[in-house]
Amino acid sequence: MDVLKEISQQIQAGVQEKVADVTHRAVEAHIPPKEILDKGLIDGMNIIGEKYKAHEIFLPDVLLAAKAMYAGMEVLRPLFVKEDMPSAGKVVIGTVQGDLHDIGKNLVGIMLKGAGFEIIDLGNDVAPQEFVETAKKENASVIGMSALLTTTMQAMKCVIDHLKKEGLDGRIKTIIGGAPVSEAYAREIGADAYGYDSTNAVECVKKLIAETRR
Ligand code: B1M
Repeated sequence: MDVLKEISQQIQAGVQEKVADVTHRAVEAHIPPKEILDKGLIDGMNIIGEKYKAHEIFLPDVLLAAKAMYAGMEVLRPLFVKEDMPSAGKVVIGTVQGDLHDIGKNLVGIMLKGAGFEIIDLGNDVAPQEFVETAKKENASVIGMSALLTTTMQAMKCVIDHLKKEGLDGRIKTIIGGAPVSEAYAREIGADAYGYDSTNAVECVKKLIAETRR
């Protein structure tokens, strides 16, 4: 069987050790890490999402798949992240308040780190004021927010409103991402950028940092 298809299937089966093994095999076969991520790991999670939506599987199955996804991400992480690079800028990231989905946010963090950015990861369920206070304290140039639920995406606007209230919206740029958000939503709430995936997020953050240095 195609090794990428096998990764996707083992994610769906939620077997952490197997996902790690097959991901190692894909790396040894010199398949580019981004291809392993997109066509293996993310493909598996997307199918899990569809099956959950169709009530073919239940929440514990989704949780097992998420853990298996992390096992594969751990194998790929060193291939994306190079240590001891000079910092290209500081970025505070997190999943917004009320939202526990952190796989996409963590992928964005890995890719940004790999591109040389210093990442302060606040985790998930992050209160609006925590994003702003941390960015101020750490002198960060960008706040990156992730949301996976239609019920939590509004929290992104709270962060942006907070920044505006403190007159920081010009100095600290914002980028949003996650399945329910879009370019149009970013414009609507006044975010500076929308990243549709982790690679695109890196491109957006590079542009935002360049703007803050002008
Ligand atoms: Co939940 N869940 N979940 N879930 N879950 C979704 C999001 C859902 C769409 C499933 C469905 O019904 N089809 C649905 C949301 C419906 C809606 O709001 N419209 C849903 C629901 C309903 C729920 C619960 C409410 C279920 C319940 O309890 N009844 C509950 C909520 C808990 C909470 O947060 N308060 C819940 C719980 C969970 C688990 C804990 C079991 C688990 C999360 C585990 C974890 O993250 N550690 C989970 C999972 C895994 C999913 C699905 C299946 C997969 C999400 C994922 O990780 N995808 C998801 C279905 C789906 O999205 N298809 C679903 C892979 C990941 C790489 O993609 O996160 O989209 P994604 O990130 C992408 C891009 O979006 C982008 O780049 C990433 C890489 O390409 N991106 C950014 C993300 N953040 C970015 C930030 C950026 C830029 C780009 O800049 C800063």
